[in-house]
Amino acid sequence: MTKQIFVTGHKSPDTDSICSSIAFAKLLQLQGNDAAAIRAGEINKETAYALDYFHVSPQPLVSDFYVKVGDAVHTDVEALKISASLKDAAKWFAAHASDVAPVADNGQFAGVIDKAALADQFIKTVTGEELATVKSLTHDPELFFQTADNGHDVPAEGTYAVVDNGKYMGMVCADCIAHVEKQPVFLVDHNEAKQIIDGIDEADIVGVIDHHRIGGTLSTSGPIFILFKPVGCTATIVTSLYAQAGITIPKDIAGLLLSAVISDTVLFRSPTCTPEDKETAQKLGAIAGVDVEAYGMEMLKAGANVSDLTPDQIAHNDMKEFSGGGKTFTISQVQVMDTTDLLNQKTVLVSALDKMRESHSYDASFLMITSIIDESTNLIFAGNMEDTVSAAFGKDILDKEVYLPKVMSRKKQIVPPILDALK
Ligand SMILES: [Mn+2]
Repeated sequence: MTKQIFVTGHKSPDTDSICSSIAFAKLLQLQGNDAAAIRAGEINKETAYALDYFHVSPQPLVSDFYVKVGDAVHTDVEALKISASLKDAAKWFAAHASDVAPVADNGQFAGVIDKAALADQFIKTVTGEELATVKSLTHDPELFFQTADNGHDVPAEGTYAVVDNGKYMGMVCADCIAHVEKQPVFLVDHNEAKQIIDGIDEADIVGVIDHHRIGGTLSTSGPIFILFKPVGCTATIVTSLYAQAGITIPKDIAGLLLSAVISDTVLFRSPTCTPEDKETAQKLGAIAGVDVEAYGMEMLKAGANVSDLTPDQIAHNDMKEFSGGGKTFTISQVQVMDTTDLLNQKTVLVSALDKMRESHSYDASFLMITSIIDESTNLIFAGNMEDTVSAAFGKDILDKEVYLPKVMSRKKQIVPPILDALK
């Protein structure tokens, strides 16, 4: 493998996805691998606080893994000059297995000439008719590609000119696309297809470290590294991998891993939190040189401030997509110190959820409004899933809302009962 390994968390990344991918990419680097963290979406406020606190820059955003025409273009295929002779053109076709030849004028793409049209000129040399020139035979191609185009749009047959800003770059074919070395991708903090960056089928999953349910859709072409553990946070698992490798955790990385544990366990309040998460956090806090409780509360507060978010942004906050029982639904979550303000805007939030639900044809879109202080959740939703929600939580649904005391975890307390009720 010669390509750099990308380490990524899920779409709508949370602090665990951002920080565990940075920390695990760092571990791979410290072990001599060529690896880099990437991210699948925008950084939320809580994560921004953590990155800023420990002076770490966010990793680059990657929106999809589709092979691009620019990755596969054969740049060694020279274009014919517009001033070239018919003999030059004949030589070009003799040297290349293509029915069209690209023509360039000072490096700028001028069009193509067809092998058949050139052959006609040789018939004319026999009949004595006047010959055309390369310039006069040059015409716009039926199809050509830009370097940024997706490789899977290149037809199975034929070769095509590739252009970048008008400049001729080379030729491409479907076979060229198929031979591009796949991007190795290491997934952390997720494994369900709907949460993975688009185009993963054109990349190569080389490993998964996660603490979620196995979503069932993961399949790989070869054997891969897999580490799943039912702990509160992927960062807890990543921390254990540093210990296993005998590598000291750098101070800033310890700070990020600590932030992830605090975030996922809501400062150890979530029922997903295990003794291992707590021990790990204390150990990380010592390396990072911060007071875990005090830092944790400040970080959670930074993320809990939703006063400047629009209803649309709140409806999309930390959104994850799920499928089960023939239904597809999303669950977003906001964690706040006080739910009053959000519950006062419930009508607006439900219509924002409904807009999102309708535009993606989801069966339902949920929003968990979770109180860090009360350790409870008001679950509101759009879509006709009253019966499912009622069966899931054994409660009556009042006006698209159900109050769930002692519920903070989407993964442990919301997703399983809903999926069970859909069975
Ligand atoms: Mn996580």
